[in-house]
Formats: sequence, C-alpha cells, structure tokens
Amino acid sequence: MKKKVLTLCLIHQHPNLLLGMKKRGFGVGKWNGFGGKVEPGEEIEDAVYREVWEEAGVKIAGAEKVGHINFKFAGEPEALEVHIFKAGSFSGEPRESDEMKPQWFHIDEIPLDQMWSDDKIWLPLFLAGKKFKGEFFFEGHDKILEHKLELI
Ligand code: 8OG
Repeated sequence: MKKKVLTLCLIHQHPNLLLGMKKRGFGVGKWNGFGGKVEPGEEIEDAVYREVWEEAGVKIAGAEKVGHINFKFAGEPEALEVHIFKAGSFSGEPRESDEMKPQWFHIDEIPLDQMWSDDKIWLPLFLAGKKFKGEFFFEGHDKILEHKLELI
C-alpha cells in the first residue's frame, strides 16, 4: 500500500493547547495541530519546524516526538503515516495563515467534537505526557471502523 508521511505538531503550554482551524484541504473545518506532508529528501523534524512556521507563524524552540499513527481509509489506496510531536516554547506571535487560524484552548475546553474523531482517543495520552503508537481504519472521514493504540 502506498503511504504518505505527514507531521502533526501540537503546541502545549500547560494548561493551554494551541490549535488551528483548518481553512482548506484535508481536514477543512476541523481544529488540529500544525503539520503536513514531509517533502522528498526532507528530515521529518525539519518538516515539523517548517509546517509550524508556515501555518502558525511561530518558531518552535524544539519538538519532541510523542506518537506515530497510521491511518487507512476504506476504498482509498493510500495510507497516511502521521508523526506526532509536542512543542512547548516558541518565539513570535501565532498569526493566521492561508491554511490555519490559530487559537489557544484551555485543556478542559478542547473542541473535540470539531476535531478528527481519533483525536479524542489519543489526545488524553498526549496531554498526560505519554508516548503512543497506533492505527486507525476509517470509513469516510468521520467513522472509525477499527483502531489499535498502545503506549510505547
Ligand atoms: O498537508 P495536509 O494539510 O494535507 O496535512 C494534513 C494534516 O492533518 C497533517 O498535519 C496530519 C494531520 N492529520 C491527518 N489525519 C489526522 C487525524 O486523524 N487527526 C489529527 N489530529 N490530525 C490528522 O492527516
């Protein structure tokens, strides 16, 4: 199966999480972390910094890899391999880009019903400082048919 390698970086400054409203493309209308496709020849960590800069307008000081999730979609030939990172400090002020509108959320008020449906399964692990890996099999973009998630 063909796969596409993507990054996803969530900026967590306890008790707040910076999310962006996706304005176009895959996941439009959902709140999410910042990220996207790793370019050919690009290191995954370089893609994390680049995507956060492009989408949120801030420079993260560092990013820790916390998770790895593979997504498959019924009837779709390409799988997504998403590398999930956590960042704390950054420089600059989050600003809206063509792709995302950033907003801080208190961790008790995360808009889970306007996020990818798998997020409510793994985000509690992320917020608890755990590391995890998993697989999700979707029908369409909302319904999870099967999933596995484990701590690493
Ligand atoms: O470049 P593009 O905008 O298509 O990248 C998609 C982004 O969405 C990328 O950061 C990876 C992320 N992403 C998925 N699936 C899921 C998901 O199920 N949950 C979350 N939170 N993010 C996802 O591709």
